[in-house]
Amino acid sequence: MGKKVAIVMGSDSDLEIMKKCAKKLDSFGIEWEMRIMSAHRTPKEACDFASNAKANGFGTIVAAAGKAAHLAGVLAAHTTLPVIGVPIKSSTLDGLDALLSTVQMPSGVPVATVAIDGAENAAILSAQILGVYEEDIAKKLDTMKEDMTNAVIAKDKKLQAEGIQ
Ligand code: RP5
Repeated sequence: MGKKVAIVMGSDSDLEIMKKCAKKLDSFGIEWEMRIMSAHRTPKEACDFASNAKANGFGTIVAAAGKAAHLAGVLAAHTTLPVIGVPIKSSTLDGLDALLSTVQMPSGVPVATVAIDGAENAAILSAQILGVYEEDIAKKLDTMKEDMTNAVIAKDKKLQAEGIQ
């Protein structure tokens, strides 16, 4: 059986963004589990989850949080699984606070950080990690890239044919 992806978020207020991650994983046929756990409000639950994630069949952890976003880093401290951080735009600082809190990890504890609200890219990066060993996922990634290329070529052709309106 393939590895699952854990989608962990600091609050239910992050859910609307993180649904996009789950939907993208569905498109690759990757199983996921979603949890609300906070580095600050439920630190014990978060640490226990990360400590047991590998044994529980997860291959990557996607961790989303806003403001002083310590969730991804705390999870990464408790596992050797790849942790992908999604900084959430949930404050007056437009997510820049969460971006810096997530990306600026000390040496030895990496968090692969995607863009602010970059939930879909977190799913794609998870697929790329799992796809190293799972050929069916790798094929779906190839198809996704081809579709993307064709879509841009089609847009360029339309622009060349029609010009600006
Ligand atoms: C973070 O604080 C959460 O990840 C969320 O983005 C932000 C606000 O949380 P709530 O006050 O909406 O629960 O921990």
